[in-house]
Amino acid sequence: MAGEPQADCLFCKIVKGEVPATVVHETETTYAFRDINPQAPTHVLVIPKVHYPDAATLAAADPQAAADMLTAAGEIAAQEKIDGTGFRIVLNTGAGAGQTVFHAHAHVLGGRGLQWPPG
Ligand code: DGP
Repeated sequence: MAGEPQADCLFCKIVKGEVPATVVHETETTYAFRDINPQAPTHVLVIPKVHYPDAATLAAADPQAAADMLTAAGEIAAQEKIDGTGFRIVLNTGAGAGQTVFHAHAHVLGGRGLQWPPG
């Protein structure tokens, strides 16, 4: 069923504790942990606990869960003390945009100067 955990999904396994992760933030609907391959001094992934393949699909199916993911991203930025200098929330959507894990997630990046365009 839409939104249900998927047995073959890496991030569903992290939510269930079946794959270890460095968890930095959790709410009733979201889970956040450090990226295994950080691209900035702070690089946290925030995900909905429900399973949808990307952020746009999540927002269409469950707008509250998508909003919760963005709210959590802001709370994480404050917790990591990158909110004052500026931070970036990235939603890679589709393989052509660099998405490699097909469970909706937001990257929260900060702690260094961030260039635009990102490339
Ligand atoms: P994306 O390319 O937007 O789909 O981002 C997926 C991110 O997930 C990527 O930056 C690396 C990260 N990642 C992949 N496998 C693991 C893992 O097992 N643990 C953690 N913490 N992060 C992972």
